[in-house]
Amino acid sequence: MREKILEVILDNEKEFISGEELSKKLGISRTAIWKHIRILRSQGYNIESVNKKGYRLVDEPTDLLNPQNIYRNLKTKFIGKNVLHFETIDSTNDYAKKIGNELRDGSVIISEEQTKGKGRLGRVWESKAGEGIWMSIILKPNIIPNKAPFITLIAGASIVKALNILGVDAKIKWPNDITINNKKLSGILTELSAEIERVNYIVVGIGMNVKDTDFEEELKDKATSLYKENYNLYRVDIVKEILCQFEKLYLDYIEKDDKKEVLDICRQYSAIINKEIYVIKNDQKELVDCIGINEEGNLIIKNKDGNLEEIMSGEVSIRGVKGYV
Ligand code: BT5
Repeated sequence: MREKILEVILDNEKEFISGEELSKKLGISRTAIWKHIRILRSQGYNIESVNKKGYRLVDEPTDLLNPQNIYRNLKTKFIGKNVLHFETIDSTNDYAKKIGNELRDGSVIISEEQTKGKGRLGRVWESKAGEGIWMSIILKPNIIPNKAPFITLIAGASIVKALNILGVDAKIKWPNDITINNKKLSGILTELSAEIERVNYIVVGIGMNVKDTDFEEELKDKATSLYKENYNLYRVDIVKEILCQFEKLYLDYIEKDDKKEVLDICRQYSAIINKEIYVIKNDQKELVDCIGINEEGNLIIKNKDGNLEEIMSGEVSIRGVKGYV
């Protein structure tokens, strides 16, 4: 019911809507409406109430990542049409994996805070309350498991594209980082539930620092947030733009096996192509030239003997010569 009240108020933009009208529209008493309005206010919605006029929203909707805010004007067919929002959770990816079977294709799990946010290979992902976007998208494509790793690149391409559309000068550090000014803004963790021949579901986890000002000691030199880079954006606008870009690129891949736009974006916004980089695998660090990304989405590098090599995303890490990139 609260969601319905909010929807009507949001749709009414800056105009007043009377308690009576709301009560008729929704079939509940004016006192009940007042109770819901009080709760909505406590959730951060700045709703004004004026005697004889009714209710209206004073500011733009606040930056909560709740379903109503995400559904509003979301231009997708199925991605993000079912959103589960938490105040706190251990890890949105872990939760998505637990209940993936029960949720429909394109469902999104999003939380204000994660207490056990994960990176790849069991690394920790710092996810403070209200400071970023910590979300997982559940996908149920009819593909064989070895087609799944490309979905990390689709996610990367959609994040970097969405941020650039919103005016952010973001780059992609193949295969799973988004950077600004050579620091890590966002990371992707793709996990799979599959049989040998068939994918049950895929969980695409996306973490992005939006409002953080203080990172833990270990991250200070390599991590950044939109706020630290002087971008003041609503998290909810970023989420919607990412979901929209993601759906388009994902459907191209799943329905038409078309990778072109993803590859174009990964190349155009690359943070590492034509640079010297370190490729790190099992504690082995090799300095190479980064040449490009091939049609499979693999990285092409030239080692110091002049030989070209193809690197699959798997478990490698890439570092810049001077620092993180
Ligand atoms: C990643 O791993 O970059 C994947 C991060 C995915 C996080 C999302 S949040 C929603 C969903 N639920 C989860 O539990 N996870 C996903 P990797 O490439 O392994 O990078 C991890 C490394 O990044 C860590 O070892 C740190 O050095 C660094 N790091 C940790 N927290 C960070 C942060 N908030 N911002 C930037 N760097 C961070």
